[in-house]
Amino acid sequence: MRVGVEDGRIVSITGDPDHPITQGFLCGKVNRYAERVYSPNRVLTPLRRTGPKGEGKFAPIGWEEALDEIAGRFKTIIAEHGGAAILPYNYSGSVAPITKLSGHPLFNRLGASRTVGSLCSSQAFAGQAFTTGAQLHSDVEDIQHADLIILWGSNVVATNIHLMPFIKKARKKGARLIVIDPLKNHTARQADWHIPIRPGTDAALALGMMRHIIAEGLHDMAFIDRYTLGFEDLKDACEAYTPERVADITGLPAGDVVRLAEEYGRNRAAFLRLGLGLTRRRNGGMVVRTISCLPSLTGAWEEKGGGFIRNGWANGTLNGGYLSAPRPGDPPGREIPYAQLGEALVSAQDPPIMALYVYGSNPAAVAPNQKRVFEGLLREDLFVVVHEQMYTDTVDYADIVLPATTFMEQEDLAAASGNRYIQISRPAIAPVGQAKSNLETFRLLAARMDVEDPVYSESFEQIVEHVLESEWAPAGGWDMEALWRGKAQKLVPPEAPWRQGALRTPSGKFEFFSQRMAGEGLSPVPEFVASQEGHTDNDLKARYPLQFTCAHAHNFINSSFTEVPASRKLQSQAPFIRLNPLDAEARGLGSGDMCRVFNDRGDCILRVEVTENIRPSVVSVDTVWWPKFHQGTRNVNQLVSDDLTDVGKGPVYQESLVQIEAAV
Ligand SMILES: Nc1nc2c(c(=O)[nH]1)N[C@H]1C(S)=C(S)[C@@H](COP(=O)(O)OP(=O)(O)OC[C@H]3O[C@@H](n4cnc5c(=O)[nH]c(N)nc54)[C@H](O)[C@@H]3O)O[C@H]1N2
Ligand SMILES: Nc1nc2c(c(=O)[nH]1)N[C@H]1C(S)=C(S)[C@@H](COP(=O)(O)OP(=O)(O)OC[C@H]3O[C@@H](n4cnc5c(=O)[nH]c(N)nc54)[C@H](O)[C@@H]3O)O[C@H]1N2
Ligand SMILES: [Mo]
Repeated sequence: MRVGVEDGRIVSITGDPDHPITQGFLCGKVNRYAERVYSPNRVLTPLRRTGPKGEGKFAPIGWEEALDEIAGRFKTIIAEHGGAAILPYNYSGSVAPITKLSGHPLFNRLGASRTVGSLCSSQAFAGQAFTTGAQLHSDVEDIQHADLIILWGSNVVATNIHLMPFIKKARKKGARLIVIDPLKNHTARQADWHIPIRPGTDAALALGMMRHIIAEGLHDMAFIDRYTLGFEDLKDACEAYTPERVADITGLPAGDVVRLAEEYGRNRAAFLRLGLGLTRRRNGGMVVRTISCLPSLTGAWEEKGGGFIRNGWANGTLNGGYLSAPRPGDPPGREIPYAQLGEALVSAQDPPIMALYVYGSNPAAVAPNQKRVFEGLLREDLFVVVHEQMYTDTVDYADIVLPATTFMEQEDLAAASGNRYIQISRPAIAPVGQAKSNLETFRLLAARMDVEDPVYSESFEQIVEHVLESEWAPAGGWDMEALWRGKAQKLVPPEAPWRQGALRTPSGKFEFFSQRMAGEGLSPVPEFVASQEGHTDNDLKARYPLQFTCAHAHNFINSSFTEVPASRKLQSQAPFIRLNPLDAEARGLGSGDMCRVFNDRGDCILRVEVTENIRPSVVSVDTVWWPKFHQGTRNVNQLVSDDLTDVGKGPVYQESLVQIEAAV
């Protein structure tokens, strides 16, 4: 990014024209970042609560006083209950390694509880690892050479706009673009072919494709013999997925299942980009495990322009452990899944959670089972600290609020999600108000808690050098001089590691059969597992006949930017839910009406949008609006269970059955 500054204030924000991925343009959200930085919603000083929890009434206090109080309360809690009574909660507010991970040395030393799993992608990571081993992704810059591009459950026009120039290049040379998504989203509207699959049934489609590919001999036997394990088992596993059966499960015409398999099987350089939405369900790990078998069946990995990518890359390959790994002697710490925050706050025992320290996350908006989250946050005996930029719903429940810098005001490494580039990010302006970065705040707090660690004494440059100790550093090392000048550098993973038998699976090969998966109590071969709250008829479905799905909002990043009026206006002014005309009519609802969406877990109020863009019996919302922008101060996470995914301890945001009625 290039940021223009006059008299210490940001006056312009543009994409860096010299960056190979950014190519001079930014997404619609970040173009408006200055409006966030100078938002009237910004927290400018430390605050202490003066009203009841949840009301958001505060009085300003000084940093010294705030930090002394936090340290004092932590010490009392540790003395009475032990360190595990403290729960730090940090997610994706910043994914820059130093900002994200600088709290770990402190909390590890205190023996605090540790969050595990994710609110996002851990199930996808785990699922893919069974098939390809961890950290195998094709280079997105190669998409331009593809003959066929499949965006599977990924709305890249909204969520990864910088992929589009590469896709456009390929299309100019004749590549077709296929989008598989129950919603005709921004990306699907640009595609050559949109496949409106029933939510939760993607593994069946992939199995049907593989069956047809094998039956027609479109698979690459030479590749399979050399680089894969368990082909015969896969063949058997696919056998039951005839086009007719797949049609029955997925709600797609049988002819389309065959056509899709033909296109994928006959185009060697087929690039598959998998999204995350379709993996946030109880069978999510198996979904990714299954779909990621496709390129190993056709050998697409070997073709320039062919291959596979999920989401994240560079930011997952650095030495973040330098900050986050427990040091020898640190107490073990109890594990709490991210997705079960509410349950942990309400019912964890031995010890109960007595302090919650939130930074870089807005759990009151984004965490599943929101009723439980609110119940936990309302506990009178729970000490809550929130380090935030904005007056979020989570802030409303804090005892102490600390003002946080934005990335415009702090230094870090910027390591990309979705591509291989890494660079230094420098502050463009001084901290707004009394804001402090996570690193600085943790240094001050660690000193008060008598915790010493290199991370709290080394210079920024020293920490960066440790974090850059990636096994995929360029040959001969990083060009540090260029890096410090701000130039992006590209990670260099081994080329085609399967050729050396060096994939990170137990066999070093692509595994169609996974003993490790059997070890987790799952089928060792790909299979379709019907969702508990899915398309099949059962007692629950009789009461709640609609499959609820979410798509990340075009104009927000998770719940960030909801506070920017221009972003809200572009998004739709008020949160809405898409209903197919058949479902709307059956309920006497029309566009613009207010409706109540509910199930046994909770309810929320949304505006109706009637549209053919969503399949019948499926509803879709754009996420994540802050609860306080909803009538009734609660959002769609009221509807979402805190069950965990089959592997990886991920969330199940996409798997809820609901009913809808007119709001009164
Ligand atoms: N504009 C914008 N960009 C973002 C974000 C944002 O909030 N806004 N968030 C960032 C983050 S943290 C993430 S994790 C990524 C996520 O990026 P994506 O994975 O692209 O986004 P999602 O919105 O999670 O899911 C995308 C699509 O999955 C579809 N979907 C839901 N269920 C199913 C299913 O069962 N099968 C299929 N085939 N499709 C299904 C939804 O309709 C939706 O269109 O985006 C990042 N980029
Ligand atoms: N229903 C539903 N819920 C979802 C999703 C969905 O699709 N549907 N998506 C899920 C996904 S993929 C994700 S990744 C999660 C994201 O959930 P979160 O990680 O909680 O993301 P945000 O809601 O953007 O909240 C991040 C907060 O961090 C603050 N912040 C930013 N930078 C810093 C910093 O440097 N320091 C501090 N202290 N604070 C900072 C921002 O102001 C913001 O309020 O939400 C999940 N929740
Ligand atoms: Mo995410």
